[in-house]
Amino acid sequence: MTDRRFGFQLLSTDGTARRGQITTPHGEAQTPLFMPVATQATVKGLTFDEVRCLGAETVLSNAYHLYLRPGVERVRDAGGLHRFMGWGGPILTDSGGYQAFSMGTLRRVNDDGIVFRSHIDGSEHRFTPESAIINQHGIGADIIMCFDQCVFSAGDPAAVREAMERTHRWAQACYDTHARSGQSGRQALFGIVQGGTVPELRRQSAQYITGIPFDGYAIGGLAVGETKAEMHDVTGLVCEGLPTDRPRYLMGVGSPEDLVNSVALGVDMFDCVLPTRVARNGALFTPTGRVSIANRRFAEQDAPLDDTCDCYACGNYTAAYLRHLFKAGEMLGPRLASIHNLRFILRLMSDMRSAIAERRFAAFRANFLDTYQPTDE
Ligand code: PRF
Ligand code: ZN
Repeated sequence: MTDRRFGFQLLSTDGTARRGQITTPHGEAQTPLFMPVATQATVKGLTFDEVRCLGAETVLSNAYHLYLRPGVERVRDAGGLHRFMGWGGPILTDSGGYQAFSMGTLRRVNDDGIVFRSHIDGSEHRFTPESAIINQHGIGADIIMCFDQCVFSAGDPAAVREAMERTHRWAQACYDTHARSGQSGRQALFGIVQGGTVPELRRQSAQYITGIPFDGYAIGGLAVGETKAEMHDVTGLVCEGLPTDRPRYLMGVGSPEDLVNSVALGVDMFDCVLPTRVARNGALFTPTGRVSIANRRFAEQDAPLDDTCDCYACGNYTAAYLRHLFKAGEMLGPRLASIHNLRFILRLMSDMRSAIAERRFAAFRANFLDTYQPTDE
């Protein structure tokens, strides 16, 4: 680890879209940035050499999973997550709250933190804002996240407000724990804005969270069941309340069209399991939309799935062969599909960066959305 500290440089803008660069102790990454998800210290099915060759510059991992298995001490004693998993570039870890709420069995939430049961063996655990930060110090990612409460049921505004206010108290506790630890030169800490789909709460949350001098600001609580229009409106509204000199991270987003639309609103960073998760089910991105490789029409396609794609799968194999691998249940199928989908997304990000730098992002976006047919989900 060098002593290069965390930084963000805004390189150019085009409308509200931004082109920038983050600097971390493990190198630089260009924004708008997509972070492949390595939940359990692996991008499922791929080596990190492959992930790097796809053009990924930063990966995301989860403190919730690593805390439960193999344990924070084990990762720390192995030399930190970079050494443990063999990825020398920047890493961001999510704090664990969101995963404990969504994967574990929730036992109790109060202002101190949450008590939950492990999704692995049912054992009982407690996370607090303080312990979430200490866990992430042990794991050693370049960027760590505040402990927050995401509300999944958008129905009840009182519950949304309560979770938002708790998230604000926890954000201050996370900041204080991090500031006192002496780790703040080595690891950047991002705050998270919550507030559901209630515009007034989102404005309040952006104001409160940006009142704390975090290294970056995330938008949480979206892509959890609200409509695309609500997600778009809330993202735009929150971006207006964020400082221009810090990176903005939209958590858990998204599909190709969500990425393009959110970059247009001024988001700099994304992570999503979608490209790798759907790849394992044989769903592949193409410039005109997502296709299922199992479809009969690929049985005799002795040409690549996408002849505009520069990935290893499209460069070496036909669509008919990919379909055969899936039909035969061969593990190379999901691997090649993951390579293709990640490359599709990472190339989309690279194309957006060029378009912003050359001030032609609006035309790029219009053309992309015109050609790409979203999948309803
Ligand atoms: N909070 C945290 N992680 C997250 C989310 C959140 O709200 C989301 C919501 N899409 C994904 N990951 N800490
Ligand atoms: Zn490809």
